[in-house]
Amino acid sequence: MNPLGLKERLRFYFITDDASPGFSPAEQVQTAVAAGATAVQYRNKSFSVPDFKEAERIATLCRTHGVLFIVNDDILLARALGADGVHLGQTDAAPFLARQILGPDAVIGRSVSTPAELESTDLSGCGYIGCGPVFSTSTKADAKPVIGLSGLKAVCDLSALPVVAIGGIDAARVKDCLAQGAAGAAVISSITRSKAPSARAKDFGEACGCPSRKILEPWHDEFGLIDRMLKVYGDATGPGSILRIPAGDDAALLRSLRNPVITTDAQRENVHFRFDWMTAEELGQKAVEITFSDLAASYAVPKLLLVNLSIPVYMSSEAVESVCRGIRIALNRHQALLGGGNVSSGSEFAVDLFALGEGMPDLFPLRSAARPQDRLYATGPLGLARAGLECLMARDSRFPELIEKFKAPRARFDAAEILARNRVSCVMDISDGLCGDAAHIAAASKVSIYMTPDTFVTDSRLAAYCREHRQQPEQMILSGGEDYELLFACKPELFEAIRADLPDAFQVGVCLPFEGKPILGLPEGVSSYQHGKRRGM
Ligand code: TZP
Ligand code: MG
Repeated sequence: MNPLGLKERLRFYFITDDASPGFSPAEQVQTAVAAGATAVQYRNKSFSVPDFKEAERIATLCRTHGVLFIVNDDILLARALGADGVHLGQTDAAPFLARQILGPDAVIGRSVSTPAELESTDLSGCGYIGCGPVFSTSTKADAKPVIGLSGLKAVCDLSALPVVAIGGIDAARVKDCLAQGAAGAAVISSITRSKAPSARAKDFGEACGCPSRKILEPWHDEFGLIDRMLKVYGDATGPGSILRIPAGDDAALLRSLRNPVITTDAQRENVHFRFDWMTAEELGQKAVEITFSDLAASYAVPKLLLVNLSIPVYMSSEAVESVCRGIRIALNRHQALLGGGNVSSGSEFAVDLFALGEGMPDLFPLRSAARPQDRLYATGPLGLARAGLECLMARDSRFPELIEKFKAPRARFDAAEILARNRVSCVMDISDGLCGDAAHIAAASKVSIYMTPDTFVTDSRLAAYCREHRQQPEQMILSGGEDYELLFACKPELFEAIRADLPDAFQVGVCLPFEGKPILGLPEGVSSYQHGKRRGM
């Protein structure tokens, strides 16, 4: 849940002290995290199995607060704790082993104390270096000779990686270390062995320019959460409501609904999103919008939502409540009700949603309703959400509108209403990417679709992004998913009438009267996102 890049996350780098009687590593970490630590290294030179539980508590505390969690020396312990990375000394394992064991996203740090050592050290795949001892220290028995501020500067000047200064650093010395070009300062004893650790940690945080934080309670109350979620809606059982008896018993009792339409979708951490990309509230809203997008594509009015949350131990109550607040905001936007919920614990956050809507009495759009000579159209710009996702992955904040498109899609009920009014009978929402979703229409309708990139409309913000990143806009439009525009097929004459009300709609393809290869006219290398195929994240 941390929007900062690695360099910023190294600023206040706290290392646990395994020889501070009466001040346990877990208490130390809580003190440092409260004082604004941005990274924590679990360093326990005499680690044995009984320490594992405490190490787990530390890992959880860091994750709850978005603090980078690194394990010293031990790659397998880092893996077992689900740490963000490992710190390797000169005599520890080589970085490539850590990369193999911890995976592509792991942060690998390495100790280097002089320019000569920097030149001769294998830093392949490393994200930062720890450099010291800058000042004399009694915390590390086998510490190398003191390098001083000039030694730190020499390494900072030469290093392409961010440098964390270490050794004998207290709050008063932080400024000097940063002035030599260090990204951050590491600290053990000036906090852990002081008489007033909280005050010293606070001084250290202030010297680093890191704001202190409130320690968040990890989430723990299953029943309370569901009750609170349902209570927010009060009594929603009035005469026009779909709920006759609201959730609160084992199930809710509904009033009968004409043409009920039902659908489901999900958002999973590290599959669909990461908490360092978006707030919990944004996630809650997005989860509802993408589920309701299926109702929009079915010409149905959303009525009811069921929500199933899977919540990991590291998630704070505040974050869970924020997801629920986001769900509520989106439900209110569409005047739909919560019909019930369920909560369980899980290793990563996930929300599964089930939505019920009221369809039209005489028209249910189908993927199988495209006819030869129909053309295929999109209701609005495509490729923006994919570009926004790439910005988030690269921590590039220069294209906020693209990022917004990824984080805050809106179900296109407005466009659906116009298509329904014009009796368009072949519609689906574009969630996985234009060419993959168009292939569903081709297969169901027993036609082939010839894509027509020359009729694509490129949004100006996407064009700017593609210019910057030397990418082809057509590729993004064809393969980027999650725009949640609607894809529809109809005769060109009908489209002319529709376009008056939907000025952003544009042609993407033509339906041809034969089956075979469902999508034709694709540039080399274009495909849509498919779950189960690893790409992107
Ligand atoms: N590596 C170089 S110096 C050092 C380590 C682990 C100890 C830093 O501890 P302190 O107490 O902040 O000097
Ligand atoms: Mg080591």
